[in-house]
Amino acid sequence: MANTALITGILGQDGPYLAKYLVEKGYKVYGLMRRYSTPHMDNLKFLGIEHSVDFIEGDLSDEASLINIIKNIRPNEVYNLAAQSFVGSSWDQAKLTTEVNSLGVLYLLNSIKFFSPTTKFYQASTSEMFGLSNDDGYQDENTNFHPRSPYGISKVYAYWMTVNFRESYGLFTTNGILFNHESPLRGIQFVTRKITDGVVKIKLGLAETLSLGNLEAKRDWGFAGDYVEAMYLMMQAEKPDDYVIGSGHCHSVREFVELAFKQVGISDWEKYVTIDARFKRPAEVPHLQARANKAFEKLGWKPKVSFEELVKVMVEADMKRLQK
Ligand code: NAP
Ligand code: G4F
Repeated sequence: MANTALITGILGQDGPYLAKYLVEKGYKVYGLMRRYSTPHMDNLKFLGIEHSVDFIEGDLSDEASLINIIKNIRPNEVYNLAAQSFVGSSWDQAKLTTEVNSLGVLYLLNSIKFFSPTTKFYQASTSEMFGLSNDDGYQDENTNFHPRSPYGISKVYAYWMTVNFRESYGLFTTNGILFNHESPLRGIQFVTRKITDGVVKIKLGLAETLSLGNLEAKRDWGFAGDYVEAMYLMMQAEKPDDYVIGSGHCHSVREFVELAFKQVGISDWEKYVTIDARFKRPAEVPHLQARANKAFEKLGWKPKVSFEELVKVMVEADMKRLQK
């Protein structure tokens, strides 16, 4: 019988990449989605897999819906990718962020514990948990957490609950502590996609300026398609564990902007970019850079797409879309 996987967050960025990856490996994939008046399938359609997923309606903040789903499907693997994932909104919607990102994970873990204890569980943890904390400029599995946003804090709760269910009940639960990963499917609010979309609009004469916040923040950016492979590998490991996933290279928002403009042949980019305080955060995470040696060694995982290739792919995808 085929392996079965439930992916929460199926309509976001990572959900479609992971679904495609698992379908190609022969999995039967269920996708949890919230109820919509008009469902948005664009990301699944972009990868051509909208017909390969069985959709199930549910919500991470509704425990009963999750219990029913786990009880009925009893999947081999659950990948919990659903979240209020935008750091910027988490100050204004801290309660919602906590209900979905923290309590939602507790509900899923309890559903597994009571109704399908052999199900393996992957939690989408994040480098935002490190926040201000680093060791010699890098973050790895031994770095302390010092989150800087309600989002980061909500994910710390989920991280420890995932560890605790492993230690208390012997469940196969694993945290992937992923650093920023991007793609043409990235939500338009996140800085990389906002930049590539804005740059292409300026090039095509559809916009005059691009408004951004802190250009000096540094991130370890990789390609989402590479990172979903790491999720799968963690779930196939002999023992459940927690892994940092990132490229080890870091760049500033300024460098991303400069490269994206260069990609469309604009070198005097400064004249198009304005700084707007609305896009600055009450507390910033200045520098994230992964030391992912554990994943390299134990999982045999390596990122394939470089920073330069990532910017190119995202600019090209926005160019194609906007030229239509
Ligand atoms: P994303 O594009 O924002 O997708 C998140 C998904 O969660 C969306 O499909 C959203 O549904 C769904 N969702 C939100 N609230 C929900 C709820 N109450 N019930 C059910 N579903 C809900 O995020 P992503 O970039 O794919 O990231 C996937 C996961 O990895 C997230 O948990 C994120 O926090 C984490 N993470 C991401 C990164 C990164 O750089 N991308 C790095 C580290 C960790 P709708 O489509 O209905 O809005
Ligand atoms: O693209 P961002 O909004 O991503 P952020 O905050 O790093 O969070 C993303 O990565 C996390 C992993 O580390 C995930 F857990 C999380 O779910 C999400 O996927 O912002 C990146 C940086 C920040 O320092 C921000 O202050 O870009 C800076 N920035 C500068 N101008 C901006 C802007 N960010 C946004 N969104 N919009 C701006 O105009």
